[in-house]
Amino acid sequence: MLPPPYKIKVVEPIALAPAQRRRRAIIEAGFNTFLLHADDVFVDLLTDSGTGALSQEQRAAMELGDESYAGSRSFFRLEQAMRDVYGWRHLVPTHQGRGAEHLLSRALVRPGQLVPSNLYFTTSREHAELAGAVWVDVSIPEASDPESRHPFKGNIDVGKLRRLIVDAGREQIAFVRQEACLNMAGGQPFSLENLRAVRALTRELDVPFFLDGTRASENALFVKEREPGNEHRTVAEILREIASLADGAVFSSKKDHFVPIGGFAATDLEGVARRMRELVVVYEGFPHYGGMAGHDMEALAQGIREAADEETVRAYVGQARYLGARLEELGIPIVVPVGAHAVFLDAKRFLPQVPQAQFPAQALAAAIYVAGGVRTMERGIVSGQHGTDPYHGLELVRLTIPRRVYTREHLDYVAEVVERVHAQREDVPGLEMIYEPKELRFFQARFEPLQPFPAFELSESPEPELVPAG
Ligand code: P61
Repeated sequence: MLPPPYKIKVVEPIALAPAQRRRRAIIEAGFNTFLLHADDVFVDLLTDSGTGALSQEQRAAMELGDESYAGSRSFFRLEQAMRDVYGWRHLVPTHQGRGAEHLLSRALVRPGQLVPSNLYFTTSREHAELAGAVWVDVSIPEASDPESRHPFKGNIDVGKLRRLIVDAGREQIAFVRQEACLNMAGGQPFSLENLRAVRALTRELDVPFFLDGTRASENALFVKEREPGNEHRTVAEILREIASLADGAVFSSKKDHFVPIGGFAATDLEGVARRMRELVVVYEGFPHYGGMAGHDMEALAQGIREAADEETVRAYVGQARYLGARLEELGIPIVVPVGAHAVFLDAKRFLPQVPQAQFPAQALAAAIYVAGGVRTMERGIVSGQHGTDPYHGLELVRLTIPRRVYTREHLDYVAEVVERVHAQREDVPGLEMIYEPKELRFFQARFEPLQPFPAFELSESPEPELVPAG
């Protein structure tokens, strides 16, 4: 395999905080990795959101930012890049993905309507529900089985979707949503065959169909690799076909598009675009910037073009695969197959002694931080439980790979830290939640361990050993 198609020109120093400081830091953060200070983190695998490295072309383009309030040149360049790569007619810019989710839900949902989707994403569901919708999972069962090697766990169960729409009546469906490289299942793609079937069904029953295109580039690469008949097509061609099979999409551009901030909704549906433009001025800004600066839109326009470049996409998907393979060799339980942007540890198998009600994935993420300054994210009951509904779903820790940022040496170090925690897994205690925010609780919830937390001393020698001369 070829190394990544870039070399490093600007570096940002990072340092491993001493073990004692890390223990203090996790207590101060209420055992929630979101609440750590970045300076206390060594390798930051919290998220791939806004953490990618900009290219020199993006940085150069930023100099061209037109900061006009209305009619900005930068907006039109952004719109053109989106049309060239994805092909939808209308683009409504927003400050990031959830801004687009808000506009789409407000434009399409009438209270009481349903939004069928493959699993869910936290902010997507939140905005649909705030607009009055009821979220319905129509993913295939394999999506929730971390050990199933199904190549397309992002598929929708088309039979279930049909029954749902027919039983409820099409008037009761706000829109159907399908997420590319389904985050909550482990970054798992859908197949083109499945997407075509969902498109055919939503056309037949006359229901709007929107993608969450946030990680569509990786999805296109998986289609090329795994779906017969696509091996000779380019990622750009497949991406274009994916886009052609939906009425539109929302994007958090902080992932595939390599920008620290930005997002948009795009669509071919005239009425939906008009309604979103009416709303964007209330919540985001004028429709020619929607919460982004002109220079942000320039970086985004260039980033959209880079997101269709196969070697670029292959390099970062390859990093997740590399880390996944290392962890599998070490006997660490992970979600298979390894998905697009991250490796997900299966906390139920990693910490079988911790019942799900004691937040095993939250505890594991805290342990990995204490062991080696590696920051990861809980994706289990804290993120997934809906109100007081019982939750028995996936209990995962996400090791997310920022794009174009870390080297293989960093990933080897991460594997070593996880192995260290695995060796001492029986000592990791469950947690108790002592503060629960009302909305999206995982971001700011606080916890305390039910027993003392282990130290996980790594063979860290702060001072290099002196070798006597001669
Ligand atoms: C992430 F813990 N993702 O993966 P915004 N759709 C999809 C996303 O992955 C996504 C958004 C929409 C984040 C950031 C994040 O519970 C969390 O630009 C498929 O973040 O507004 C974001 O896009 C929303 C982390 C968001 C979370 C919500 O790390």
